Amino acid sequence: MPRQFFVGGNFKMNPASREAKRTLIKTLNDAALDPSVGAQITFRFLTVYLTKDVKVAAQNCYVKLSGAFTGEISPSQLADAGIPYVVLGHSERRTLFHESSELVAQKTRVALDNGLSVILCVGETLSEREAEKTKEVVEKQLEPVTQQLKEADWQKIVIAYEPVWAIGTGKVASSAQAQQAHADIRAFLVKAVSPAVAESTRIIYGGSVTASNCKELATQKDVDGFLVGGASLKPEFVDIINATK
Ligand code: G2H
Repeated sequence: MPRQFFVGGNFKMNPASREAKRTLIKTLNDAALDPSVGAQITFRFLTVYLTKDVKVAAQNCYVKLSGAFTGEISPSQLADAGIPYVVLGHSERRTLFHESSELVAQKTRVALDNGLSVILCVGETLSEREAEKTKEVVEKQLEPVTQQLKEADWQKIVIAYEPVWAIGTGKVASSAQAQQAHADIRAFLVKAVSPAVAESTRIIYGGSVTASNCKELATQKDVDGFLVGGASLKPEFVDIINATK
């Protein structure tokens, strides 16, 4: 079965005002979105404004289901609130909040166990790429997940390859660089999980995706969609969702 194209809008801690939020969602609600694309945006409170079949994702969750963990949210609370997806392991979480790959793997397991689907982010820094360590770094980030989740329902995991040097910098990976990294991730899944999981798992690209570069990236055979930051806050996000149209 062909992999369904998947486009996520990662709003991060944006937009700041309710008015800007309404305007942003109105753009999506009014747009003709390709119905064959799995589209999602990351901000739970936007559910109240959405009329389109665009799913809402949380940008993080904790490893515990309840307890004295001020400021955290549990996967079961997200599921109860009707949130179907959670983004885990984003480089901003790994860097600013010191999340290890082991913690990200634990979170992934608990999120899946509690009915959520996971958008799992991995990616190398510029110095790691320059040292030709991209494959090694990404495999190390994925290893704890594949070890803990060999038997999981991988239909519920989308891997987002997001090179850190491309995030919010305007320096998008070339389509060849993205294709190579995605193909390497798929080859890793063959060994670490199974050929069937490798074939069916969606691997999406994130890092300075815009309306002008998305079409070429989307032609690459292992690029199954996008995780979009800055451009998801603009009307061009509609063009990115419709990149394969
Ligand atoms: C990477 C990406 C969205 P941007 O964080 O996940 O952000 O598109 O702004 O580079």
